[in-house]
Amino acid sequence: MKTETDVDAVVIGAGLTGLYQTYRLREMGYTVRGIEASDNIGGVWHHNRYPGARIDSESEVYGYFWNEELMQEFDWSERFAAQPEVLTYIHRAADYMDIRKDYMFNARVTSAIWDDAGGFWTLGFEDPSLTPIKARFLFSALGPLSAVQMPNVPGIDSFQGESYHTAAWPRDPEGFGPAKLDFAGKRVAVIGLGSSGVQVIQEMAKVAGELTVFLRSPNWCTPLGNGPMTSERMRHIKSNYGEFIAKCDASIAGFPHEFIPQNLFDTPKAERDAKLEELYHGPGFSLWLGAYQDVLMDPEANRYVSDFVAGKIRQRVKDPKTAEMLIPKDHGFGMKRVPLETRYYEVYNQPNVSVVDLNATPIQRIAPTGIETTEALHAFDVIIYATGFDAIKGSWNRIDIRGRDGMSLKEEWDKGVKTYMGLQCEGFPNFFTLVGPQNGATFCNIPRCSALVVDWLSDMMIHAKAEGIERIEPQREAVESWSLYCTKLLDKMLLGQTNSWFTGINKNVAGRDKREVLLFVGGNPRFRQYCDEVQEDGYRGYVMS
Ligand code: NA7
Repeated sequence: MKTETDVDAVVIGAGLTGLYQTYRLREMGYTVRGIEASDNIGGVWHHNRYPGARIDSESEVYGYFWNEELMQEFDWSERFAAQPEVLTYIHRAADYMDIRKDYMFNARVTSAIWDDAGGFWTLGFEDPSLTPIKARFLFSALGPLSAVQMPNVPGIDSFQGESYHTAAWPRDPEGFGPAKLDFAGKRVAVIGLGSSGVQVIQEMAKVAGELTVFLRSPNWCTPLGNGPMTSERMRHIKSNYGEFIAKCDASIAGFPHEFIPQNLFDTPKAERDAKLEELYHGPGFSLWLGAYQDVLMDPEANRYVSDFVAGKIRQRVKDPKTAEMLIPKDHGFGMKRVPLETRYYEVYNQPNVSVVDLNATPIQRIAPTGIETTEALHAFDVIIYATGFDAIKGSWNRIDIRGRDGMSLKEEWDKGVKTYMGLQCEGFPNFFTLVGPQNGATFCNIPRCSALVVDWLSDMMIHAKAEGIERIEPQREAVESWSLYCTKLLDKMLLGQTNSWFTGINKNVAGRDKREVLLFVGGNPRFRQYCDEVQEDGYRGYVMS
């Protein structure tokens, strides 16, 4: 017998993806409740307010392409917008969708339990005063980079100075940016050299009395190419949005960069060196996603580009010993997420900046006065943890999600992630993962690619409404074949053979030391084509009843 639910659908998460999914479901006539753990919308842009936080994708391609009106109305002030402006944009989009009224805030979901007889999900909350909610369909837009991860070192709570994680930064109560904290003249430590670490280091170096960088794994960083967005350029973008969208849609990762359809060594040396030079100084991910087609697949071509970038680091960092410390030795260029920078390497030439090599002298503990390595106790006023996230599956693992027969999603994923199209898992009917493991939007320019996924799922929900479908789940064979497809694609890429959050490695989380297939690396066009074919084929691979 069909059980009545409180709402047709719940969407967990009020980031760019969740907001749009909630909007689409509401507009289709479903009763929908958005649920958000935090007190406001914005997802990562609400939380990651550290000084220097900004997008690495060109501002004009970061938004909602479905919203022509907003695209024409919103003027970006920089070519790569800073966090307060991105959050301003999200709030403007929320006004447009009139979406806040559909959300419950300050409601952290701790459990989601499927009732197979009744065909519905029950969501439980951390706050015991909140009544559990029953919903037929559950859309989880939890964010692949939102489960904040602290380092696994003892003594963190004992530190008596100020300490911050980049992804949980204090907020300006009056505005969209960071709290007005004063770092002038202070002794500041930064742990972590991913994209967040690189951005915050650049800013701290300008104000800190002493900045100490605790370096474990350097990354290959290339110039961002930021600058003011001139009114002429903004006008040009607005009149040519169609072209920008087409370019993103044709590219593997949804950015306005395309690989050169030629192998590196097939190009004469002078020509290829000039090209690499041009791409290095080009905007955004020009070098990562716009170089020769074999650079991310062929070890020799990759080594050539790695040597080229290493040469740049040696030119820019004056002290040769420091330069060598900052050149990655365990992976080639582009095998991990490439942080983009603005005068980052020059920071290491400043007298107020020093580096502690954690490979030579690991952290023993955080002490009340600072950071103790095997060599010394370094005293600080401020410690900044730029130690990232329990990436991709971490946000799902932190909720007790139980499908048919009490099956735990975390336990299933501990055995190995398997999904159909990165959208559904076997045994978890009516449960959708947005921008989750093995989904086409996860290794992509997320706002652009996740909106395409939301649109596709929304078509599926229109179909479900028209046909009176109340249960959607993937077939086992479809799950097996999609997961195998993801494995084969990743095997061709050098990044699949590299330890990083792309491949599920997290040195701070027990049991996360084996590589996993968490990404669909076939590219945005191929994912879209697959989605279209599945739809045209009557939702091939899904069981609907
Ligand atoms: P990342 O890219 O995961 O970077 C985290 C950094 O913190 C990385 O350099 C880690 O080194 C370092 N780390 C983590 N734990 C420790 C400990 N215990 N000791 C020393 N160093 C540590 O996170 P981000 O926030 O920078 O960026 C994540 C993504 O968000 C980014 O790619 C964008 O797409 C947005 P490790 O590599 O583990 O040796």
